[in-house]
Amino acid sequence: MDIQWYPGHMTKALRKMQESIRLVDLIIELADARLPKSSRNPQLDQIGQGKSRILILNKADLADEAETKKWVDALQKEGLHVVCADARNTKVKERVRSLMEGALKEREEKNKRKGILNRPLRSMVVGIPNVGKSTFINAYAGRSAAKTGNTPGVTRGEQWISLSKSLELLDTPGLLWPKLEDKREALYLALVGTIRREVVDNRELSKELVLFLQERFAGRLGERYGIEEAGTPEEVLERIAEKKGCLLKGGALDMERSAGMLMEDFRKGALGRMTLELCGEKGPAGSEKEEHEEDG
Ligand SMILES: Nc1nc2c(ncn2[C@@H]2O[C@H](COP(=O)(O)OP(=O)(O)OP(=O)(O)O)[C@@H](O)[C@H]2O)c(=O)[nH]1
Ligand SMILES: [Mg+2]
Repeated sequence: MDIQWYPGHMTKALRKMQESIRLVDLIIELADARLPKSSRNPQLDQIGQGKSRILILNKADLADEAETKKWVDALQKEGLHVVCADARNTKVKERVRSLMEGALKEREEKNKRKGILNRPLRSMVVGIPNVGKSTFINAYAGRSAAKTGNTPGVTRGEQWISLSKSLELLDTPGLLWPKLEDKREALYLALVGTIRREVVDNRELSKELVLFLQERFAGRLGERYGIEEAGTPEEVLERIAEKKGCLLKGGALDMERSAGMLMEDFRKGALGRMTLELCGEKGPAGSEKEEHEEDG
């Protein structure tokens, strides 16, 4: 399926982010623990040059624990400061604090040398839409300072949140990058709910999800819905509709509803914890670039 996913306001948001990065000392990047590779913005290396950085693999409660550990180890080996987290949990603060304090000290030393005293550390929280940036800020602040919601595009503009004398956090709108050649990555991003509903066809997406689950997580559909899971996506969605009693007025199956139910169950982890991108995996042949059709 083709995903048209780069709305105009993202271009503006990217420009704004480039401007704001100049004002901050530290970039806190949130990525999705289920997609540690494709949920990170490759542009950040360039536009965040010279800034301290922390990476949080968020929504770790939805990802496979052993896989997350592998990812954290691999990313740390690359020299990144990285932790995994569930941003809804207030413990996230403890997990990130020591990394923040490290950055804070570094900054204070630098400022002292320059004769700047008592300026708060400014951090900017960035990441793809719906990854949990605002939720993280609220957990860190211990109050509801930023608006959150289970749909991409909740935070529309940037917002400074002052946490203490020594720390200010900037909440930013979620950003997807302008070029995403890899269709598989685009599909993964759509599956986890980072692309707006208006832009992706939910029915089509749910069929892709069935194919993905059959291939990668055989048994999960059967277990969750008590259905025979072999067959075409259409057949599987019909069986879910039957089992769950998704019916239209005349008694016909409500496929829209079963598709929505499947997507929602997947996104909230009701089908079990899953890491979509495995550590060290190259991806199936041909998925790295646009595929060139060979067989008509
Ligand atoms: N399961 C789980 N859900 C989370 C986690 N962090 C955030 N959420 C949920 O994800 C949804 C999106 O959270 P937000 O904090 O609004 O995400 P955001 O990155 O600010 O999104 P935009 O402002 O739209 O870019 C909310 O429903 C949160 O409750 C997490 O670690 N685990
Ligand atoms: Mg937000």
